[in-house]
Amino acid sequence: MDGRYSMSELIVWTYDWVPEGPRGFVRDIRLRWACEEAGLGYSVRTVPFSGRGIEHLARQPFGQVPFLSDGELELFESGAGLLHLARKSEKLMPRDPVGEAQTLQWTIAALNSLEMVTVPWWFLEVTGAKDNHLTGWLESRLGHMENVLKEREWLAADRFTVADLLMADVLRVAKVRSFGARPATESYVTRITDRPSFKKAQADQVAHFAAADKARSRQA
Ligand SMILES: N[C@@H](CCC(=O)N[C@@H](CS)C(=O)NCC(=O)O)C(=O)O
Repeated sequence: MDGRYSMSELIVWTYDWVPEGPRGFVRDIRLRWACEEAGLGYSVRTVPFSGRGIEHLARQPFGQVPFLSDGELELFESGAGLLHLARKSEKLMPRDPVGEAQTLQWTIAALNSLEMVTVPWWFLEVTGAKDNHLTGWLESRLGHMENVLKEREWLAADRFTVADLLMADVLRVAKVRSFGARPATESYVTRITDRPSFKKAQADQVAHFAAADKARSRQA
């Protein structure tokens, strides 16, 4: 762990409850998963899903989750949280300049070249748009990723990094399968999400929201 970034008491913030649909996909999973990969201790705390008040907005200006606390420091945006964690652990990002630059580049690409398309595409799908005009754009991005992933096992530094964590998380929600054969992308997503740290993070998130269901039914 790097001295400059070794503040303690990592807290991953998420909602106190969400409906069934997004369980296993809420973006706090990214921070949980990174902490698990790096062996960083953390706890999980919540903000209300319904009734996002001033306190929440002060910490996440869009009223979203996740955000991360590390002692006095607070960070919103899952990507910023991941890079913060990556500075704490070489397991998430190599320390040599080339490996680090590649990790940063692919982390930003996951957000700004893939997720910038997958999220609006998904939004049109779930809101029942008759014709999803973004499908061609998404197919094009997925096609480029397929070509990249045909050639390599990992995105950066020839080993697992936080860039793979984020890219796999972005791609797993993009329904790669429904866009025809993308075998390299499919096997990449399967390989990365087969990691025990992902399984644990996902199971923990699902259990967190299941416990919230129980608490709500006791109150009802
Ligand atoms: N760019 C943000 C996106 C966060 C985001 O979309 N969070 C979702 C949960 S996964 C959320 O809070 N949705 C509720 C809303 O947008 O009101 C990040 O990566 O942290």
